[in-house]
Amino acid sequence: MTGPIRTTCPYCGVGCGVLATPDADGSVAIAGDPEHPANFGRLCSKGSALAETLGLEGRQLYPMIGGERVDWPAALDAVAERLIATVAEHGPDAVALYGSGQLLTEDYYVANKLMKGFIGTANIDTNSRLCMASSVAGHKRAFGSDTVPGAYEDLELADLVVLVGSNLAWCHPILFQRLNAACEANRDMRVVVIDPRRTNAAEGADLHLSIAPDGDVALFLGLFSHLANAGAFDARYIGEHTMGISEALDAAEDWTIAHVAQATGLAAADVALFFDLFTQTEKVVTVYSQGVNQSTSGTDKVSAILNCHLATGRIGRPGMGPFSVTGQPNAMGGREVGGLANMLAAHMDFDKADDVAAFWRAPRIARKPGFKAVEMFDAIADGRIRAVWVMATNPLVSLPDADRARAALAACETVIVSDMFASTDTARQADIFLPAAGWGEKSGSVTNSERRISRQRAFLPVPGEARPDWWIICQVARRMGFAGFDYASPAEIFAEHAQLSGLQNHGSRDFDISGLADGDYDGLQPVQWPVPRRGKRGGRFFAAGGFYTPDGKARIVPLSPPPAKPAVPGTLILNSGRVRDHWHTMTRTSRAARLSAHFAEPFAELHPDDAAKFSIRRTQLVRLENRHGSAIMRALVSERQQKGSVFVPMHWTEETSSSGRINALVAPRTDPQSGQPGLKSGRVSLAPVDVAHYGFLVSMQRPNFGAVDYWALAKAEAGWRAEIAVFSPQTNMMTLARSLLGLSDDAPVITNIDARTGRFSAAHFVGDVLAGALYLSPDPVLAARQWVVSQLGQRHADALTRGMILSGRPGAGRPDPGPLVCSCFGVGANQIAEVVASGACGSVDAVGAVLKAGTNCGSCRTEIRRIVDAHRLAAAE
Ligand SMILES: Nc1nc2c(c(=O)[nH]1)N[C@H]1C(S)=C(S)[C@@H](COP(=O)(O)OP(=O)(O)OC[C@H]3O[C@@H](n4cnc5c(=O)[nH]c(N)nc54)[C@H](O)[C@@H]3O)O[C@H]1N2
Ligand SMILES: Nc1nc2c(c(=O)[nH]1)N[C@H]1C(S)=C(S)[C@@H](COP(=O)(O)OP(=O)(O)OC[C@H]3O[C@@H](n4cnc5c(=O)[nH]c(N)nc54)[C@H](O)[C@@H]3O)O[C@H]1N2
Ligand code: SF4
Ligand SMILES: [Mo]
Repeated sequence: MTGPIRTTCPYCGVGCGVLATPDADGSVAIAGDPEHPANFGRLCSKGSALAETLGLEGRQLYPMIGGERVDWPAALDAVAERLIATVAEHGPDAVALYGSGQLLTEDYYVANKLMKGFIGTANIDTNSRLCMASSVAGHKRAFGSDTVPGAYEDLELADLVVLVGSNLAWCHPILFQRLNAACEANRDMRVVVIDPRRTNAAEGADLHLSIAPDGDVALFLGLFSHLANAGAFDARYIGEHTMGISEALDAAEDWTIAHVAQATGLAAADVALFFDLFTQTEKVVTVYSQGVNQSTSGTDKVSAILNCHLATGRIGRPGMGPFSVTGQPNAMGGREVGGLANMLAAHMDFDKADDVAAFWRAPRIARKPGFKAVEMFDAIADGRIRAVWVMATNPLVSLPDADRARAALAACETVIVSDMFASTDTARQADIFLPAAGWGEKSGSVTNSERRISRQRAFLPVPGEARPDWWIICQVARRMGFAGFDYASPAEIFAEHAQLSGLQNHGSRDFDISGLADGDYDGLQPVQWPVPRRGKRGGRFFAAGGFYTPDGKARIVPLSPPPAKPAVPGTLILNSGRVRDHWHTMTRTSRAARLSAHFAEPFAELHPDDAAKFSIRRTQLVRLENRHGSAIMRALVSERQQKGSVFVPMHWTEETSSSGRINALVAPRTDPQSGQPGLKSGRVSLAPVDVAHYGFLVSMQRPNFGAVDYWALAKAEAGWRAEIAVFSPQTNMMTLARSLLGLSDDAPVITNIDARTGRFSAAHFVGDVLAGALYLSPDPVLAARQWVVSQLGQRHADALTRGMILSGRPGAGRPDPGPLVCSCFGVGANQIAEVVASGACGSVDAVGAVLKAGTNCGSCRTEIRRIVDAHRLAAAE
């Protein structure tokens, strides 16, 4: 027995250290790495459930051409031949690679080298364009480089943390826990959340500003002006280390508190409170994420935040600075290798093309930027790009105007897809499918939000014929006749990358890890860059200036807010984002039953007033529509949602739902500087859906949805669970039940029909074991879902318990856990509400002591707090 393998979580940009211990029986024990400086042993709900997502079910384990099995030599030859032929006929710019911040640095490095150095096009862009591009553009505009100045520790050392467009509680949970712990220790610390929605991050904050969509530039312009008037500017820092202050001040002049309040929809008193807090607190960290980046004014939002930190000199010192938190595990690594179409390599721009070409011995280096993601799919659609290689991303779900992206791939001559699964919405469009090795099977490195490089290490055998991406890319490059891709291991690639970062650098570029070029790669400990061969390593940037502009000074940028959004009667703003327990297009998290239970269905969250306006009742199905597409999902009516806008998660696909792919409705409008799409401010109309039968089912077999109009499928411990709906009243419920549950006409089924309410239920047992159950109702089904799900695969010998199954509720005296809150210990909302109502528990910790809920990963603590607070409020009324 060897000890645990130290690796890094493959999900968010916090980059937590993981200890993986494979067992002889094929299972793996996962724990947080107590020595990793990102998480010190903690893992969130997704990290803790990693072992449950590693099974081989559904994995594609051999290459395919046209859906037929081929061997690797055939697949690699086909890729190489098609790329060579496309270049020969249409030139290098007819080829594109669309990559991902989930590639490891070594994969990414060789992909970039192949495209920009050897095929000779900069048409390599990535899903980071949808994620970090505005931060990159904002950083470069201000600092002359794409530098995140601070470190996680700053969130703990600050006296004020401002979260802008960041649901840190759900999207960077371990960083959020570190922040919460710091708040407990420092009672003077304040947290302000700026988000249209009252998110879980906003729940316990000192101040929540429910800002109008895209009101951020106005808000931070107002703050800038206020800081100037209040004498909070640092004249020395401004004078020695910045340019542009007076133009920026002129542009901000009119942004009084009243003006800001009017432009942002906020109360003037709240704006003033925020401005005063910021003015009076020296140690401020402003954390921002997709509410900032994913906007047509994203780069200006970033600049507006950076301006405030630069002008006050609150940057690069302990507890101070702007902090763009990265989404994907290697979003930062992708930027380091140059994985975006408008950079070259190792934080060098195209003006360094000759140097990089010489270093790579590259025959035809790209000299100008290529297509950015949205433009790239336009170019595929109109035939300028003839061959595209999609790697570790699922653009037919995640790109805006997703139906158009699908049409583009369908019409493209050559579509190559590298993924672990051939069933994704994107992989189903592949002419050539290449099976990639996944997390735990491949080795390399990633860089987290605080510039910390950590190793991902393999702890499982590579299954079937799957191969790591770097190997696949290098094999193709060699078959195309290119020299310089003979790496024997990721270690060799990393060494070259590290060397390149030091190329004629001498402190002229922020990104320098040349000190790692001949280090011990296998034993590499988490390390924060820069790591030059000589000179200062790690730490913060810019406390004493030293910007990467030609004159070494930062640019403070004059800004004006985007024009106010005109009201469009009959529509709501379409906001979108994430839920706690799912990762993006769910190819991995949907495999874990406990991650699927928190939200088992796509939903549209809207304010009660808007629900009334559109005649939408609680939990009924609602259709969202605009000129790009339409979707159907569950209405989630909630006060936490801002009036005038609807929030939809980005996670559901055609694999997991009939019509939950929200990006079919997201317009492809982009920020003019960064090319990042405004994914959070579409426009949709809403209407209730006329449903004849709502249904909920559990089944040990995968259900068959041929006969239903709406479905959403999720994993259950013993099989599957699904929400369904049928629109036609002329439906035979018994036939529907047999078809959904996959039962022959003579398979035994017990049923219950209530003629008065129109409710129907059916259950099927194999021996005594519950193998399937279906509940139909003219109204949304009221079954106790978590309880029904927990009964699937259990024995029910007697009529009494079978009757309970048909009723969809545990009998009197038996508890119904209610909707899942704590996924680690399977604790539901009803259980928590009960111990709170009984008076046994008056705090989150007390609930934990009684039910264990919230005591493992802690991701559900804000939800528990909400139940505790709701009870307090109710008791006070
Ligand atoms: N559970 C989970 N965690 C994840 C991921 C996941 O899929 N699931 N993905 C990872 C990735 S790649 C990313 S990029 C990050 C994203 O992390 P976050 O950016 O925190 O997540 P989002 O939910 O996309 O959006 C954040 C918030 O922006 C708000 N917002 C919308 N419009 C505006 C606006 O105009 N102004 C302001 N101020 N706010 C606005 C939304 O209401 C939303 O609450 O999460 C990472 N972590
Ligand atoms: N409406 C809306 N749209 C959004 C967003 C939003 O907030 N709202 N957020 C945007 C953002 S920030 C992001 S980051 C994107 C994310 O969107 P995507 O990148 O499309 O989502 P993922 O599901 O993470 O896709 C990763 C794919 O890579 C596969 N994979 C995993 N590991 C490997 C590997 O090692 N090698 C290979 N070859 N494949 C692998 C997975 O199975 C999966 O199919 O979505 C963007 N789209
Ligand atoms: S916070 Fe959660 S998802 Fe993010 S790296 Fe840590 S364990 Fe993974
Ligand atoms: Mo992202």
